[in-house]
Amino acid sequence: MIDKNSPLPIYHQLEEVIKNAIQTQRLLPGEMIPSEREYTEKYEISRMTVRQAVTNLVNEGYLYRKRGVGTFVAHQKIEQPLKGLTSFSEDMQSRGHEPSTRVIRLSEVHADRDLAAKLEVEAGTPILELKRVRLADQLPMAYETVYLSKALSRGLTEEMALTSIYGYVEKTFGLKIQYGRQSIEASIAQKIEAEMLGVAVGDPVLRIERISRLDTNKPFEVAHSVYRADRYKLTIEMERSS
Ligand code: 16G
Repeated sequence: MIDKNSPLPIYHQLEEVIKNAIQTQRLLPGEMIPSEREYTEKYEISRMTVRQAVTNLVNEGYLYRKRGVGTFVAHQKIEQPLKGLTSFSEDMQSRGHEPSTRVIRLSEVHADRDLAAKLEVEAGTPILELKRVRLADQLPMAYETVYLSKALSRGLTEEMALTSIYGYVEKTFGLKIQYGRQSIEASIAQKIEAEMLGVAVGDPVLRIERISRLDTNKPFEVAHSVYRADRYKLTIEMERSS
């Protein structure tokens, strides 16, 4: 399977061998791949070559390393279409994953100038700050801090925050969430985020800010979400205008 006379570099050929084993499910997500030594012996190639191939596949997201343990096959990322204003619970359910939530803190804070401008309230207005870890099939996906205008979140308890906030706003108050504006940035996990998401400090994340409005055009939330970049990818459908 590895042709030493081929013009294709050997590390690249080994990458293809490993990718093929993943695609044909001879190596399953979460499974440890054979050791460097096994590959060097099986294909009579150098350790350096094996290391190069594995590093490339780690960088491309096919594999991940656990320090001191080994290298494993990565899980398929959850794909999130950038279309429609949906909640985390809806996003996960529609992709066949079970959403769950760990509430880290629900507290009252005073809106600083930036939040006040975004929520269209006076600076210093009391607002709710809700910090949650969002999980899919028990695996941490995102760490979210949501700021909610108090008028629209009266009576919100930590217990309620274990389920859907969008559901709560819509069902409890009979309000309609209508419009959202979102930005997405590549970033790296800071200390607390890494702890909450179960990754290392400096691992890649997607930093998303969303401002959502009701059908009255009143903003009701500013959400700062940090998604694990190894578990989540965003897709967009595009049409070329004529
Ligand atoms: C999503 C939203 C967040 C919203 C939450 C409500 C992103 C980046 N953010 O996580 O703004 O507060 O859904 O989810 O998608 P819930 O209704 O399940 O609590």
